[in-house]
Amino acid sequence: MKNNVVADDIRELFSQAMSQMYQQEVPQYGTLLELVADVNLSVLEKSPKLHEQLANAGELARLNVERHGAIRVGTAQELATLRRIFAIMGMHPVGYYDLSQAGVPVHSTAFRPIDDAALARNPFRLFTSLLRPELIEDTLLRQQALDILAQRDIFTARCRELLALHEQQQGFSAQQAQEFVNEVLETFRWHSHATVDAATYGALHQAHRLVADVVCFRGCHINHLTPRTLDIDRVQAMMPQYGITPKAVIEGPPRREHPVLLRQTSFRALEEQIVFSGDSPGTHTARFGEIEQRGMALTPKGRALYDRLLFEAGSGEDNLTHQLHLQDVFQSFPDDECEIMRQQLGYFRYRLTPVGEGHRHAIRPGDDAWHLIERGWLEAHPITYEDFLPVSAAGIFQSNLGDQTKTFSAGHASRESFIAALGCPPLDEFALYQEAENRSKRRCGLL
Ligand code: OOG
Ligand code: NI
Repeated sequence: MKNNVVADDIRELFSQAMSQMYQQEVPQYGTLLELVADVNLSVLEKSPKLHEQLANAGELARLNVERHGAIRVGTAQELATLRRIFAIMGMHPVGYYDLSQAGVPVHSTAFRPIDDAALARNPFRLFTSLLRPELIEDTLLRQQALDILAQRDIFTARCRELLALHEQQQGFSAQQAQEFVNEVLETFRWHSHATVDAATYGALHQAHRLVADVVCFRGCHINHLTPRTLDIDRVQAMMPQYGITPKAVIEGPPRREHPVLLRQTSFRALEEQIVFSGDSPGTHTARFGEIEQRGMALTPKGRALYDRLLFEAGSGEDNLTHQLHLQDVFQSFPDDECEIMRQQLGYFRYRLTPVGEGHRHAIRPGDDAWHLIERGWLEAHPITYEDFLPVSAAGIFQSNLGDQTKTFSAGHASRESFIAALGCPPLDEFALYQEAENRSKRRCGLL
């Protein structure tokens, strides 16, 4: 039996299994998938140009399977084990997000595929947050949280065995891969039985709702799975017709001819029946729904401009007014691919046209890409943003926290401790996009 199942296949199996499980757990997620699929289909029908662009960029195939999810873990060991598990699926930690500034006592990374072929196949990503117990002010309660976390094992015994086996064999057979996916799924399953009594839950919830969510259960349940839409304004407007109430405001940049980064909206977390130890009934709100629209990845210069404009625009209460205001403020962000390229605000993937192929011998490293595009030898496709936005993430977290807008005085970023917990530094998103652009330039003879 050969142990040669590739990571991309395991990730594909895993993302399908997660999606199926979440559809069973949260039926509204299934409704959201239908809505997004309908909207995407009609957008593509109405815009043959977009259809062609997506097909050319190799993004049409991945659109229907594309999801991101989010999980929250309690300890360094849990995070480090997840890193090993996700590596088997070709998902690596990218970026560091400090959410403490937004009053949320976690810091995060995103596990995702990083090379072109893996992203084209299935870009499944998991936004993964680690609790920062040092931000629980009450020291007794903090210790209690740590003790509870120390007692749980969020991984099945078989999952651990298979993990060790993979590291030893350097691969899985088809049957082992399937078994591994089934076992990993258990870690992210919802448990309606809390591991603590109602009083302990209450005290942890009082410290922060997210503390209760991370500490009081046997696993780290997936808290949302997000499909990618081609028109988020349309989905937002249609959600009520499908019986779903969206959060008030779409997060991220305004609607544009050439979308950048990420726009997101969500529906509020559900209030779910749970049972505390001692069999007393209660409720817990953690799981919600979200959709996103992805655009072009920005260079550090483009990102700085985005951050400045977003800050300038501030936040709004009513979506329509906020979107109009955003459009106004974002006038100074060019909405034209040539201009974005000229000002080096975004990343592009370059490709020779058939005519360009015919003149390959005449292309020299260092030639001006723009010149070759004008001559019809070269085309440029924007590189899709594969990551997250901390301000948007904070907005999503907060829309689920109701009135609880606590901030932490000790909330400095703690990158070093996150790296120590993870077991390696997360990869730098800008470096990854730059490498992707450079690879394409090299293929064209431009580097
Ligand atoms: C994660 C929230 C962040 C996103 O899309 O920005 C997120 C969480 O609630 O655990 O998923
Ligand atoms: Ni999300």
